[in-house]
Amino acid sequence: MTEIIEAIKRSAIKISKAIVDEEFGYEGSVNSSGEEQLKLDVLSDKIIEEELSTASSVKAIASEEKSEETLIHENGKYLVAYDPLDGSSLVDVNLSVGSIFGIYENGWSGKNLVASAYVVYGPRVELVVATIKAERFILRNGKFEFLQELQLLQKGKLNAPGATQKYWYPHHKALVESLFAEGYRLRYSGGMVPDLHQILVKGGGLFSYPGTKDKPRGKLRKLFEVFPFANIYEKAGGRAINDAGERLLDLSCSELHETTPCFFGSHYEIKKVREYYAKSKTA
Ligand code: AHM
Ligand code: MG
Repeated sequence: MTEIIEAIKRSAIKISKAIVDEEFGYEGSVNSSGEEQLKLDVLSDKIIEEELSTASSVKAIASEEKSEETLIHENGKYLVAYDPLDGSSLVDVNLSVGSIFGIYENGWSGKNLVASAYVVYGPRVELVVATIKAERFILRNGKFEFLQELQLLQKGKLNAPGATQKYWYPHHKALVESLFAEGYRLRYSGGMVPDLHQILVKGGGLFSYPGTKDKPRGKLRKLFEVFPFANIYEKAGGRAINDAGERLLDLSCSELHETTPCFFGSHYEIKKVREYYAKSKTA
């Protein structure tokens, strides 16, 4: 595991430099979700693949930018799924972006996730790793220094509601409005890494990416985005569920790029999600 975390740290340093120095533009190709790939998406993917390939414990990797998994070391123990540059379309407006990593053993599913990590490329570069605890590191003078253990409060103050409002179901709209009516403040950049990081660092709140009338299974991918963050939120004392109230880490995954509606937060907000979504079934 240590060699994987070290490979992630080296990738993070290289990607943070690439974001600053490299040309910003489209590659002229689409990824497996049909989204146009930026040159930076492709470059970040290549950097991570190269770094993870040096770790003998890595059996196979799967990238959000590629349709199939790649075998690395036949005798390796771990499978690593990653989103090389999440929120990459925000680079042109100079907002924060990130890389997300899920480390699995014995197959691609929530139950098989053993550790996860993400990197935030903002005014500073930060790394959060969740094995037993969720720990935050900051890049200073080329090294990641430990900053703090992340721990969510029982109730937060921030609300980050994703997806196109026009397509929200009425019960989801009612949930979001009820939090604002309680005094929650809107914090949504359109990058799940900085949005979820902000809630974690500020102590709590709700990040939601629901199923909608146009995308009933949501947008965010289980292996590359949802399971890694579910683990980090749980290790920080929070909760992570789907629209049926199931724990995200209990979900299976039948295709590499499968998506799911998802809710991440502290106890209080997740209890509210359960209430509003249960009401929709009885309505
Ligand atoms: P990406 O992997 O193509 O960058 O898409 C994922 C991003 C997340 O970071 C973010 O939460 C979401 O897309 C935002 O989507 P929307 O603009 O529909 O709210
Ligand atoms: Mg992504």
